Amino acid sequence: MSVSLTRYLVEQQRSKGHIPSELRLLLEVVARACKGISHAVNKGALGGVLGSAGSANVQGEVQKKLDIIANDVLIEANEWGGHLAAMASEEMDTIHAVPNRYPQGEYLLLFDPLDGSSNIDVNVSIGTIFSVLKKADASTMVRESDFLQAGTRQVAAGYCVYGPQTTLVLTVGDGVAMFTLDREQGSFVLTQEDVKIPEDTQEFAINMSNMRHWAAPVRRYVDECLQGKEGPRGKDFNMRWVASMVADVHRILTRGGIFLYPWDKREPGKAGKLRLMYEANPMSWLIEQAGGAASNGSARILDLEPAQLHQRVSVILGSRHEVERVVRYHQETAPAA
Ligand code: AHM
Ligand code: MG
Repeated sequence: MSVSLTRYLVEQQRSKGHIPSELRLLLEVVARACKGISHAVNKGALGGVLGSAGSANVQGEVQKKLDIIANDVLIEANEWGGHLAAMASEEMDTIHAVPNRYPQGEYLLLFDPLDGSSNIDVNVSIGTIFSVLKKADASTMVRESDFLQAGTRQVAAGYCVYGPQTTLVLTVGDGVAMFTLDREQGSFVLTQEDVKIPEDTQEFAINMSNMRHWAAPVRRYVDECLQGKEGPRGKDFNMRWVASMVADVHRILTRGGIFLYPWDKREPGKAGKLRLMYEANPMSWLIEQAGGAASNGSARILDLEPAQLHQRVSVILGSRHEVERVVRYHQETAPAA
């Protein structure tokens, strides 16, 4: 018997009581929006969705047409349901409060509407990442500061990867479940429950072209992996880098591995490339829920108190023992660094 996302959420709500009906509605609406985005992605050149939009986002990155389409799909799907107070996105400078003509709910939705934008035009996997928080004070007008909550406060998080299959991956704090889009039925079907990442791995993911810019602990870690059987690790390592965080994290949730997008010397004032609130936090929670670990080198990512909506962070996540090793290398070199 196949279990749809709706049924899964209803059963979770009934048996464990940790998905209030408003949150269930929110997650179903996000999933529906992801179906729409998946459809647009699939059409590619036929839908006229490839190429640049000729604009830049708040972080100065060139926006692709699909970045904007995906952002609009998520906003339009979510603003009228009454479950949200506001949304925030990689593609919007500030928050998008639910317009006055609709009822306001207590949830806050954050997303990277289309992660891995550089892969859109070359037909490589991309995805949507999302994180759900609750507004601390339901009685006040929603403000950007309401979003500035640590990752430990997330009530749901997930991503949808648009690859050979479209797969939605979700946590509400009780393990990780995966749903595959059945295009004939038009619904997400549960295909894996209680996802677990092996604690050890022989596969790492990092953009090696930045090697000369890395800090010493990251260099040491990757150097040792590269030395393989003859080096201190005593085993050979494989390397993968899709350049879509969703696809790299999906591989790690499926077969283990470690992903690093560390701070580097190119822009020393920036904590890293990836954004804390709608990339690192949801992915870190999923990874932890699957038994892995996520750190910025000195602290657990989920414990970081955000100061800005679009704040960046150094990311090291995946198989627990490997992440712990990289953190240890940071501690060992900390005084000199
Ligand atoms: P994006 O949100 O603008 O697509 O940027 C984030 C992406 C991640 O998905 C990926 O891990 C990284 O950027 C790839 O960076 P690089 O181009 O340095 O390989
Ligand atoms: Mg992104």
